[in-house]
Amino acid sequence: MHDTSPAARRILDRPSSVRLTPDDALTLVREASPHDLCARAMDERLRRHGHAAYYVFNQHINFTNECVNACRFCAFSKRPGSPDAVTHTVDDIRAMIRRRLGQPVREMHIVGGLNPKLPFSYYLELVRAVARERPEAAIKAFTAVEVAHLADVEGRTEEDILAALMEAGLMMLPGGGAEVFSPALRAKLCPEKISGERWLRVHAKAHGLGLPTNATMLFGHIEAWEDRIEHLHALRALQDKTGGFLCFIPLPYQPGNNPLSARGPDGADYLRTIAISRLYLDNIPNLKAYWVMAGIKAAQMALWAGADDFDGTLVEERVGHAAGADTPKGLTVTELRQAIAMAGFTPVERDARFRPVEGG
Ligand code: V47
Ligand code: SF4
Repeated sequence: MHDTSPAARRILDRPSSVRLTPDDALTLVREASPHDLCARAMDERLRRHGHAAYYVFNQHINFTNECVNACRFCAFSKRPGSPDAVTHTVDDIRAMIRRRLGQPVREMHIVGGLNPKLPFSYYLELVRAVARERPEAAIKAFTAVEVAHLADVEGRTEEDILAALMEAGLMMLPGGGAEVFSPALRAKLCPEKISGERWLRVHAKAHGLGLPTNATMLFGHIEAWEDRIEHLHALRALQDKTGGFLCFIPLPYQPGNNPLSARGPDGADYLRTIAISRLYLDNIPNLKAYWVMAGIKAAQMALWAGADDFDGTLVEERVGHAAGADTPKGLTVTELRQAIAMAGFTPVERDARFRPVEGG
């Protein structure tokens, strides 16, 4: 237990209209007590969202785990041709959706590995099929990494790929693939993956086309606080220009079943990261406590450290669970609402674009 240093106190006492610099953020994460940092982030959260904590009725679909990249932290992907590689046809996916047709799903979260055997026509057909099966749900699909892959394979611009997907029914990009933007870390963690710069460029292009997106940061592996703050800084700078990010999601690294020998963040580190994200990203409205990777208990506490969103029901999530997340593969709405209410917040159902749902 340490007390907040005078330097950190001065930063905490400033009005929230004064932006944090990267140095301010480093002082806070190193020199503010956990209580003072979380309390300041909680004030910020209350100012924006009151005691509401949002959740969405969603379904995850991972259409292929075959991936030409081999990110060191990823336990989900399989090498092309591996006996464990699974790629679903559009008909398989229709069947997965029909199994849940009785449920009021509002968001379809669809992502996959980079599978060179899948032509662009498959992606368009997939989006059109999901839009037909689930007209009431928003389709949030394909990370910037997948969009860049499709652009490269097709020899088309990223805007072209995004525009064609939007015409088929795409309504949002998820925030995956951002990892940490530092080139030196990417060389160690995910050398085949697009650069952080390109990830940001794809999101900027999406925003330019009127497609909102989320952003993530994978943390608690081999990065330092400086890398985390630089990552937040790059997101804040892009958001100043475009305003297209709806939500930021810090993803605590899961250490299971992958070749990267790192431990993953503990609960105190998770809360500190949530709190500094709320304070630094003054222009991104929502902050997600992703219970799948954080664990339900830590996600509940994150609502007291600046987070306002609890993600969703997520049937059959695979990326976090492949890496050893010991959370359930899905929660019922009753369980989600209960977790939020027991933490002292008001559960509010939202749609994919973070608009409260009538009666939710
Ligand atoms: O990009 C891979 C991460 C991400 C591990 O936009 C890992 O609403 C932890 O982006 N430990 C995919 N994380 C998940 C994602 C996401 C999740 C929920 C909501 C949204 C949204 C986006 O999962 C990947 C990668 O950064 N990941 N392996 C691991 N071992
Ligand atoms: Fe492929 Fe994504 Fe896994 Fe990297 S994180 S290996 S790009 S599925």
